[in-house]
Amino acid sequence: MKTITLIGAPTDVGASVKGASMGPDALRVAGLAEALQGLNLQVIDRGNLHGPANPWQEPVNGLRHLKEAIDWNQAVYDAVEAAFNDGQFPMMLGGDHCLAIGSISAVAAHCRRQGKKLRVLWFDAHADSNLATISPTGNIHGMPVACLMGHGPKELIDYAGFTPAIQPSDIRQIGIRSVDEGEKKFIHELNIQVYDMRYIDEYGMRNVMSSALAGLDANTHLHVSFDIDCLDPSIAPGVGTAVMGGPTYREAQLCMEMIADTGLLGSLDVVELNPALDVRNQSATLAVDLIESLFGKSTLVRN
Ligand code: 4U7
Ligand code: MN
Ligand code: MN
Ligand code: MN
Repeated sequence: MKTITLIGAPTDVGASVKGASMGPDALRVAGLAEALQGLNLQVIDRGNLHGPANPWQEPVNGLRHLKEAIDWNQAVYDAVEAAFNDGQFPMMLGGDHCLAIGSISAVAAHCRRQGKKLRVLWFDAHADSNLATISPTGNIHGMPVACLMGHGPKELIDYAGFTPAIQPSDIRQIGIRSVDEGEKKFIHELNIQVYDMRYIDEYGMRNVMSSALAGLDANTHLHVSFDIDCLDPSIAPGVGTAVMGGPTYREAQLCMEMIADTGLLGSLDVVELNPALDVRNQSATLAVDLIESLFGKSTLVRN
């Protein structure tokens, strides 16, 4: 098994609630590295990336902190690319979700170099498909999906040297229950596959995950972008933009276990954890528990 490189990205420049910058350390305190080592995985914690401080400005032309988000994402891109070059598995510890622009751009570039197919699983309460022209907030953590599909300011979307970084057919969104009016149209027009909470209620998580994982083969790189606010806030209160009605503990476990079973996971973002809003680090602890399942921890011997 590959060495897992933990890359802390303590950004909150993409959000308007303070505190996500403490996410990487909360995951460390919750025992992330030790949990992975307990599964016989090699772990290197390369500490936290550095990026610009949060200037707490109002949006300019529909975007808040564009310059800062560009710089943070360049640092993320470089770190993820370096991990791949060293043959390691990059695990991004956020930090707000804007960092997925840099990480997934680096994943897309890696796939191109290796001639691999890409599948992104995006676990989130939100669609993260806003554009400067339609966003109700201007917060860039609400825009990474649109940016990755080539919609956004040039400097924020072109880290890999090609745009769009990914195609709509590369991504599956799971757990969605808060979609802005403009996003609804965008998702529909691009034909993005979204398993929203209603769909999960009607078909059950097992069917959702079978469908989200359909069509993978040995040549597929699977990337998981895990926004902690996907989870129901009753079990994960430590997030800046909580929305009620998310997956339960058991549903979330099943997602992780079914992904582990594919054996194809190649990179991971864990984002939007906000320790300032958490209760005794319970959301970080839950995230570590779910990540263990994602890396193959199971109750029984299975085959
Ligand atoms: B997250 C929001 F308006 N859609 O764009 C926006 F509701 O990464 C929220 O998923 C975005 O946590 C949440 O600001 C971004 C809002
Ligand atoms: Mn998100
Ligand atoms: Mn979210
Ligand atoms: Mn959020």
